[in-house]
Amino acid sequence: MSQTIRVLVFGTTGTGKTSLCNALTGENQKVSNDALGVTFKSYTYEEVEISEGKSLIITDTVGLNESARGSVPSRDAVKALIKLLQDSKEGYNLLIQSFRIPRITQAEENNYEFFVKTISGSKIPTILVASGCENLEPMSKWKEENGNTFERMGLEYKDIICSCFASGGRLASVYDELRDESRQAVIEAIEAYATVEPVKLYTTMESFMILLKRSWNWLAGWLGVDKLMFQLNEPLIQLLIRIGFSREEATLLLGEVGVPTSK
Ligand SMILES: Nc1nc2c(ncn2[C@@H]2O[C@H](COP(=O)(O)OP(=O)(O)O)[C@@H](O)[C@H]2O)c(=O)[nH]1
Ligand SMILES: [Mg+2]
Repeated sequence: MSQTIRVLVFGTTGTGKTSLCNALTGENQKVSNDALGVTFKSYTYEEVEISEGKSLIITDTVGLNESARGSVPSRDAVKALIKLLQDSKEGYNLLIQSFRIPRITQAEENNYEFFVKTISGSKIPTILVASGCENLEPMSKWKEENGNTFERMGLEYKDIICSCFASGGRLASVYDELRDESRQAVIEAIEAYATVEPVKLYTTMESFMILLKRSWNWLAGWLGVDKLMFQLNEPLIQLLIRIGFSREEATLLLGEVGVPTSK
């Protein structure tokens, strides 16, 4: 019997999330050469086989980065959040946080808090993929020297994979080799740490609402729009109207919410 492993990739913009997803799937989604990924969107790749009897469905996100803080309209953020949660309805077997060496910033902590703790309720194993290790020999040197910094910050990872997912340019042939090696290492880690069954984030409409409220309230705090947080017992539609959707738009948005298929 074959197993489908569902993985969510998150982390600061520009750390190599899309490059990683492209390398794992063979798809060619656009990588960003600038740091303008302000539209907090998610994208789920086509299912691909990663080894005998195992296939992968990977979801890429834009992630929280400081430059987006003042510039994402609440309407867009809510829409993107609802879409992300809908895309997540079958749950995940593993989370991957993407990070670019060398600097560990507040953004790493924020992304961890939002995706690992708030959205996933700390129920899903997480690994860290550190990109930009092309100048280290071996690439894993970074982990040996810096890996415990995360632990001290309270960020827990099953493993840290030091990698390079760059492509093109004058170093193309070097990158190709390092990318193959990194892809193999990430696939091995996915197989080692993914749960047997996907962990669902919600199972009923009611638990969806609770999750949406919890994650929106966190996000509203991060975006600095505290006045748009859910109030106790406030119906979702009321909040959406407060954020600026018309009643029709709000109804349409909520109508798209599905609950997980039971298994
Ligand atoms: N030097 C180097 N560049 C990388 C690496 N991984 C990705 N990049 C480059 O970093 C830029 C941003 O990558 P992207 O995958 O779009 O990051 P995302 O915003 O997290 O999805 C692109 O120009 C990539 O080619 C890496 O391991 N090393
Ligand atoms: Mg990207």
